[in-house]
Amino acid sequence: MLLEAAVAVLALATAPFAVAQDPYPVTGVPVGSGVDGVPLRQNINDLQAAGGPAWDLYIRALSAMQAAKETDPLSYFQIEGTVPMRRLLRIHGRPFIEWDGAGSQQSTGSGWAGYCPHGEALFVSWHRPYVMLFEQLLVSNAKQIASTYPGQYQQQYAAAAESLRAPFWDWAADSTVPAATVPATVQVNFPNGQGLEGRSIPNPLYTYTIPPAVLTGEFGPFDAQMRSQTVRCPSPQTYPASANGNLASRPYKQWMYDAFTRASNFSDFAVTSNSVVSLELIHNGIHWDAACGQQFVSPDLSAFDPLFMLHHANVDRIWAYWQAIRPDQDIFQYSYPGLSRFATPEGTMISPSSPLPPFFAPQRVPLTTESVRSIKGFGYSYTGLEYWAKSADQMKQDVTLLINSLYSSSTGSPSKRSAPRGEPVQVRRYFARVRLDRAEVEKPCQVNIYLDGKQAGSLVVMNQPAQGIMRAGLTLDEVIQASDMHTMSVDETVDAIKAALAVKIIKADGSTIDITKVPSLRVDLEHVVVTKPAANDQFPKFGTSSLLALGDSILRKII
Ligand SMILES: [Cu+2]
Repeated sequence: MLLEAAVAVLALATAPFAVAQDPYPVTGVPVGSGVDGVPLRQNINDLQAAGGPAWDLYIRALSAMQAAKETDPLSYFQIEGTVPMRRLLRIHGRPFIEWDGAGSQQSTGSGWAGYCPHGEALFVSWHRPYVMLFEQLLVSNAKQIASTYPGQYQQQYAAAAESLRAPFWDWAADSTVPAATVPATVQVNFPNGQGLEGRSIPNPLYTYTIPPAVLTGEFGPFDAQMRSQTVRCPSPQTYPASANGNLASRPYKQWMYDAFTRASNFSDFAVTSNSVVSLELIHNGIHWDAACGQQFVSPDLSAFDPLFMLHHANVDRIWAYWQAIRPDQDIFQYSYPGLSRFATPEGTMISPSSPLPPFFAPQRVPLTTESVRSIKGFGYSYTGLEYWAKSADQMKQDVTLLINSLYSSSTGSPSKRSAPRGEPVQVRRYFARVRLDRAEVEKPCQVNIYLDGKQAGSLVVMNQPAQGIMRAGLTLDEVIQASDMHTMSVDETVDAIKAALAVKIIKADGSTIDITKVPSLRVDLEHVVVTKPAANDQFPKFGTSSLLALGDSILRKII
C-alpha cells in the first residue's frame, strides 16, 4: 500500500515533466509474449454487425478520446491514455507544431510543414506507427471504460477491450463508405447499476468537432474556411450517396488487384508505377471521393475526419499483405533526397534506416522503416497473417487465396482463339500509362481519361507533394468491355481507342485546367496478354507489353 502510494506520488511528480520531454512511445498494444497470438484488426462492417461489448467499447473509447481536453491536467496523470485525440490528430498536418519534444521545426521555406510524408517511399512506413499510436490510445481508453461495467458483465467487457484493435475500411472489396460513419447518433450500452442501459450518443465516426482553440489559430494557422467540424458532402451533395457515387467512378477493386498481381517491386506497388496504380495513388482517390473533397482531401486537415484511421488501417493491411506475398520487396531498398516535412528539411537523404519523426520507441529510439517493416511485436495482425502459427510460405499462400477471393475479377477481352482444353486462358488487356509533373497543375485535381466521352480512368493529384513526376497505369478494361471494342482485333481496338480517347484535368470545384499548360502530360497506350491463373492460390501472369505513345494531337484535342 505504502509502495503504491509512493509510486503514485512519483508518477504525479514526474509525469508532466516526462510528457514535455519525451515523445509518447509507440509500441503497439502490449500483449505479453504474444506466443499464443495477437488480436486481428477487423473490418469495420464486421465489428459493427457483431455489436456487443467490442462495439460498445470501440464507440465509447473514440468518444472519450475526442472529448479529452489537452488542458485538463488530469489527462497527464494517467499512466495510460495520456494523449488526447486532438494532439494525436494534429501530427499529420495542421497546426504545424512540434509533437511532444520530438525535435524542432526543420521544414524548408514554403515546403510542406506537416510530419506526414506523401509522394515518397516513406508513405506506408510512416503511417504504420501513426495508426499504432492511435490503436494504443483506443485500447487503453477501452480498457478503462470496460472496468466501469458491473460484475456480471465485467469479464466480457474486459476481454473485449483486450482484443479490440483499430478497425479498417476495405474500400477495394466494398467501395462504399462504412455504414457506421453515416448516422449522426449511435446506440451503445452503458453500465446502469447492476445491468446495462442502451443510450443514444453523438456518433464519433460521423464528425469531429474542431477544438475552438485549434480553430482560432492558437497553435498556428489552421483552416482558412473556419469549419468548426469535419464535413462530408455538403448540400447539394449528400453523404453517403454522393460519396458512394464518387467511389463507384473509380475501379478500386481492379486497381488493387492489378497492383498486387502486376507490381514488380515495392516502389511499383506502394509509391509510383508505370504499369499499375500504386497503393498511394489508390489511397489518394479515396481521400478525394469519400467526403466529396472537404477536409478529408487535404493532407493538412485529413486526419481530423474520423474516416482517416479506418482508411489508413486498410492501407497498412494492404501493405502487410504485399509484404507476405513479396517478402523480398517488403520495403524500399534505396536512398533518395526526401521532400520537406516538419522535422526534415527538403533534400535530406532518406533510406530505410531514416527516422520517422515524430515516432519513437521507448528510450527515445527513433522508429525507422526498418524497425516497423514487420508487424510482429506490435500487438496486432490481420486475417491470414497469423505469424505465430504459420510459416512464411503458408501465409503467402493464404494471403494469395484471400486476395483472389476479395479482389479478383474477370476483366480483359477474351482472346480470339478459345483455349484448347488444358491450356491456360489468356486475355488481352489495355492500359493508359499516364505521366505528369505535379508542379504544372493546380492541386488538388483529377486527371480523367475518357473513351467516347465515358470516364475510363481517373487519377487524383493531392495538394501534397507539390512537385515531382506522377505516373500510373490505368486499366481501360471496363469501358472496352462495355463497348464493341472488345469484339475487335488488336489493331482495330488500338485505332478505336486512339479515335475515342481524350484527357481532361478537373479541379475540385469542377472547372477544367487547360491541358496545353501541362506540357509534361504524356499518355501511352499499352496492351498486354495476361494468362489467367490455373489455381486460386496463384496470380495471373502478364506477358510482354506493346506500347504506343499517343501524340499531342490526340491528347490535347478539345472534348
Ligand atoms: Cu491518407
